[in-house]
Amino acid sequence: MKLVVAVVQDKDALKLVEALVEKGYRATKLASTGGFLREGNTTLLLGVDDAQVDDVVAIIKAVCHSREQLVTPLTPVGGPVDSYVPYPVEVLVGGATVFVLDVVRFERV
Ligand code: 2BA
Repeated sequence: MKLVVAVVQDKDALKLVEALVEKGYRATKLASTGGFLREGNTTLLLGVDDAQVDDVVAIIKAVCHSREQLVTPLTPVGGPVDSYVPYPVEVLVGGATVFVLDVVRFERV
C-alpha cells in the first residue's frame, strides 16, 4: 500500500476530490499553507493499493493546472527597509506536488 500526498492549488482541490471519489478512491483533504507564497493550498492524503498509484497520479495531472502568480517579495529580515523596493515577481505554481510513500501498516478500526 502507498500513501499519496498531493499539494494542490485551492482552485483545483474540489474538482480533484470529486474526480477521485467518483473513481472510488478515499481521500482526506487538509487545509495547508505554502512556505514560499504563504498562501493557502490544499494537501490531499490518499491511501491506495500499489497498482492504483499511476491512476491516481494521472487523475491529479488531468485536473490540476499550473498558473502564474505574482508575488511581492517580503522585506529581508534585518535588511534596510527604506532602500528596499519590492518588485512583484512571477512564479509558476504547479500543477501539483506529489509524494508517494510506502505504508508500513494500515488499519481502519
Ligand atoms: P509554496 O511553497 O507557496 O510555493 C509556491 C511556488 O513558489 C512553487 O510552486 C514554486 O514555483 C515557487 N517557489 C517555491 N519555493 C521557491 C524558492 N525557494 N525559490 C523560488 N521559487 C520558489 P510549486 O513548486 O508548484 O509548489 C506549490 C506548493 O507545493 C508549495 O507552495 C508548497 O506548499 C508545496 N511544495 C512544493 N515543493 C515541496 C516540497 N519539496 N516539500 C513540501 N511541499 C512542497
